[in-house]
Amino acid sequence: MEAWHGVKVVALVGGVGGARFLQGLKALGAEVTAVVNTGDDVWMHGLRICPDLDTCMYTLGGGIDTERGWGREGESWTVKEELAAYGAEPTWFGLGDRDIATHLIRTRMWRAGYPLSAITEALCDRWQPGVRLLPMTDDRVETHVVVELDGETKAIHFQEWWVKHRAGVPAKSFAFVGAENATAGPGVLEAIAEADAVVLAPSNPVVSIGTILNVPGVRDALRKTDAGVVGLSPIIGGKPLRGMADACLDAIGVETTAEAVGQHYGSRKCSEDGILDAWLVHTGDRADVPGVAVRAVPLLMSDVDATARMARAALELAGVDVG
Ligand code: FO1
Repeated sequence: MEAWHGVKVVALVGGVGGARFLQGLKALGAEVTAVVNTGDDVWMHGLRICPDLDTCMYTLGGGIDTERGWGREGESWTVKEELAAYGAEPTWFGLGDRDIATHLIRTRMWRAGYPLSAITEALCDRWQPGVRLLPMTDDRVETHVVVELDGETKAIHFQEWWVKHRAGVPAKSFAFVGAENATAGPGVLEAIAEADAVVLAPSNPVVSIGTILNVPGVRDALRKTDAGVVGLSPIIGGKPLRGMADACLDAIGVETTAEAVGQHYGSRKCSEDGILDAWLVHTGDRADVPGVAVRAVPLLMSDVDATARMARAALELAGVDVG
């Protein structure tokens, strides 16, 4: 029986980095609930696509393409090629044939009126991720990016910025469309309140963790829970490991350092909107975050064992005693 069996952990996660981190938590044997970012969700070719939920589901269910970090292993692109032959835009978004089955099921249930939380549960029935995946909300919240394009300022969907432009066009700001009217998804606030520990995964602090924090009630739940709240820095040695966290942090005026991100999240105890009790940074990095316990451990998720060690360090720093 793993020592962490029965320890209730809630993790706020985004896409690739978040999914990898969940593998480490799951390996510890804890009872894990993931609150997953849905701000990246998008309608493409009439299909509802939920990149972060799918990345978590495929990664934990053994269906992910580990090279890309998204979509299905053993994928083929026949439908994508046919769509391109018709000149059907967008041609820049990679829709794999196997992945399309997930989007067809989700879209059919969506049209039948099922909430995203129920759809996710149904899809997870096949994949058995071993972690409860909760959308941060069942309501429509979309991350849009304000950019200067062809001499005009405009807001584009996150996926267009991330995939078509490779985040190469400077983001002037982000808009979390619909967030102010959203309700936290079923089980989200309760899970945070009942947790033994809450962990902010090393996901993008702006467009993944930040988006979740914009859902009304989530930040308050984090500040009120009896659980220890610990974050893991997604910035190692002044650089994001993958993804474009630096481009996002620049847009909100936060330096790309472990210290700056920890200060951005803030201390639960000595600030009026901070959420952290503890902050894990990579060996060799330093961070002074007033009111937050900081510890340096290796933060490279090179394999599940390394990730499990990081997760264990986080839970210990959150004050979870395994008894
Ligand atoms: N990322 C890309 O860089 N290129 C793609 O063509 C692409 C397609 C795609 C399709 C389905 C899906 O679930 C994810 C996809 N992603 C793609 C990844 C996605 O844009 C990002 O992983 C998240 O939105 C950021 O966390």
